Amino acid sequence: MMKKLKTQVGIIGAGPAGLTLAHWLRKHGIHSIILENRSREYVEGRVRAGLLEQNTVDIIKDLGLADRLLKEGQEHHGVYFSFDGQRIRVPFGELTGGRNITIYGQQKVVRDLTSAWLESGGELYFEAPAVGIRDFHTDKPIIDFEYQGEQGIIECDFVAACDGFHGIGRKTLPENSYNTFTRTYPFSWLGILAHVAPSTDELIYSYHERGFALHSLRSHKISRLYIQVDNDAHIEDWPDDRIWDELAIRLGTEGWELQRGPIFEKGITPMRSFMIDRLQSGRLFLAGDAAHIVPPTGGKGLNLAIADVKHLVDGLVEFYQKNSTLGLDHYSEIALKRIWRAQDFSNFMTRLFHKQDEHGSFQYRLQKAKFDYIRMSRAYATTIAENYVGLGFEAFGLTSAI
Ligand code: RFL
Ligand code: PHB
Repeated sequence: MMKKLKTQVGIIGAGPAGLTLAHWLRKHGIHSIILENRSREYVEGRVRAGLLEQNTVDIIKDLGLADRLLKEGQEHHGVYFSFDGQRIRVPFGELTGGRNITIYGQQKVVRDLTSAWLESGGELYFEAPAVGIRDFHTDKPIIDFEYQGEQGIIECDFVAACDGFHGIGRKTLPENSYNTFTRTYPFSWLGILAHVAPSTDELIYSYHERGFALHSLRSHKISRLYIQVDNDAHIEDWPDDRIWDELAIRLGTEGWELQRGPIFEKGITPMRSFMIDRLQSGRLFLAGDAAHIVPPTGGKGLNLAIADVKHLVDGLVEFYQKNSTLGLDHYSEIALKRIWRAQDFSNFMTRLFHKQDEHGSFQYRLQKAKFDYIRMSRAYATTIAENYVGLGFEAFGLTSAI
């Protein structure tokens, strides 16, 4: 039998964007239903981001969903940058008047938001792929989906495609309604999770002539680390010892030692920048990775997804409370300002720390000149700091919907 559902906002995707949107809309009395292609175990186990900007933490707090985040998340006030074995600290808290980042795994965010949604009676269908979005140029769009071997439809007022880079939202936008911008990089990240106490109190981003390395963390007992590898690298060619050896060399500074431990997660991620310049067609709206990808060097992807959602909520609340489409009509324009800012910063961080050309080349010397400039100029360090912790909504001339 055909499953027929009805809601105000039909949300595709139960990642950070879709879940935050659902909770936030509910706070304003707006009903939504979430469809998720994968199983709950898969989505909650997917290892990805870990760096939450101040804005993101504030939003999760304001939604009343930050109990575990506040207990287990680690607030950082600075970050280490290392170049050719020389390490400096950028005290971003001090440079930005007290704005900070929090380290808390994306899976935990997803787990917290999912259980809060389900426990409070929210509708979320797992293993329920959306297979079509239609009639979004009318005021009654429809999402076609599959669930337990049956076909279903959701009749809604709006469709929010929070369905990630490979979702159907972007593919459904009319071909000529937007422009695409893509940049691929000639390297990837090999990331690990290991059962070992972090060898650092704050993140270390490092340029080394053998390539980039990043020491991040998840808890007092779990470390998260990455190294730059070639795009054709295979995980089988990277046994644990080889990874640790490479990390120790690339992150090394005098008098500092990298602690090793059992690796329990390993994966390779290609690096890309991807943008479209219109996130809406009729009543279909895109948010998060569905609309843009940034290379992970700036730690921006998840935070951008949540920022998009803020603007979408603002527009939807205005529609339901004031019967005005003004905010929704300007959604793309408003969201794109921050997205381009983050694209620029992520590209900057990627080019600053990765080996792109011969060690000693012109490109290398530009990288080194930038690193030296961070050390000598508080002004330069401050622009990096304010981008790293994330600019407040007021910087873009906006106030919060909460
Ligand atoms: P997601 O998380 O991809 O969620 C989309 C969801 O949609 C589902 N879906 C569908 N559901 C129903 N029907 C369909 N047809 C569907 N098609 C897809 C998918 O199964 C999925 O559950 O997108 P969202 O919500 O936009 O969130 C974006 C973030 O996940 C992403 O930007 C970050 O993980 C990026 N990222 C980082 N971001 C940060 O802010 N800080 C970081 O430190 C950071 N580090 C990273 C990262 C991403 C990485 N990888 C692996 C790409 C580090 C790495 C290594
Ligand atoms: C992470 O902890 O996974 C992480 C942190 C900072 C980044 C990217 C990833 O820039």
